[in-house]
Amino acid sequence: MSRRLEGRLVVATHNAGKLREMRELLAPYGIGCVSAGELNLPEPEETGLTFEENALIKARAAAIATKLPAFADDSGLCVEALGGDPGIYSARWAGESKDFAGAMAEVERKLVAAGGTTDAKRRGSFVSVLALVWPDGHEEIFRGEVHGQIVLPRGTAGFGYDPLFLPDGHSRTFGEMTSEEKHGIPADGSTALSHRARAFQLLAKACLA
Ligand code: ITT
Repeated sequence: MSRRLEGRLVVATHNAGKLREMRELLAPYGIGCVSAGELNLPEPEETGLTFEENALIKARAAAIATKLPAFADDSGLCVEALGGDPGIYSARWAGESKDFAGAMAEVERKLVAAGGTTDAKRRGSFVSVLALVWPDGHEEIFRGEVHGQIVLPRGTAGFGYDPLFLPDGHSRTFGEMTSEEKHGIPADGSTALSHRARAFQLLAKACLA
C-alpha cells in the first residue's frame, strides 16, 4: 500500500546534476527538500549489485540519519553490446575526478572493440531507480528507463553521460536538450522522456497524487 509524501524531504544525493533535476521534479508539489550533500551526510558505500539495492542503501542511510523521509536515485547508462555496462558502475567509470569526458571515451572505445559499428549494435538505455524511505522503515521503489542510441558525444547541457545518448524518436542528444525537454513532465499526462522523469511520474502517481 503506497503512502502519501508530505512535509519535508531529504534528497539523498551528492550529485549536483541529479539534485537540480530532482528539485525541478519536486517543485510543483510544494515539497521542501534539503540534500544529503548540503547536510554533509556521509556517502554510504554502494555495495548493492542492482540499481534497486543501491537506491535503498542511500535512502535508508539518509532517513536514519535525519529522521525525515528520504528520496534517492540510483541510475546509470546500460550499453547492450557491453552486457549492460557501465550500469551500476556508471559513476565509478568516471573516477574520483568525475571525468565524464574520459568515461564517455571509454564507452566508445569498448563499444567499437565489441563491434559497435552499426546503429543496431549501438543500442543502450538510461535507467533510474527512485527509492523513498520513511524513518519508520516504510519503503517504496520506482523504476524508469529510456532507450536509444549511443553516439559520439554532442552538446554541453545536462550532466554525466548526457552528450552520448540519443533517445529514440529524437534527433538531439540529452546533452543538446533543455532541461524541460529532457525531464519535463508533460501537462497532458503523457510519458516524460528521461529515465528519472519516468520513474518520478510513477512515484508522483503513488505518493504525491
Ligand atoms: P549519488 O549516489 O550521490 O546520487 P552518483 O553520481 O554517485 O550520485 P549514481 O551512483 O546513481 O550517482 O551514479 C549514476 C551515474 O550515472 C551518474 O554519476 C551519471 O554519470 C550517470 N547518469 C545517471 N543519470 C544520468 C543522466 O540523467 N544523465 C547523464 N548521466 C546520468
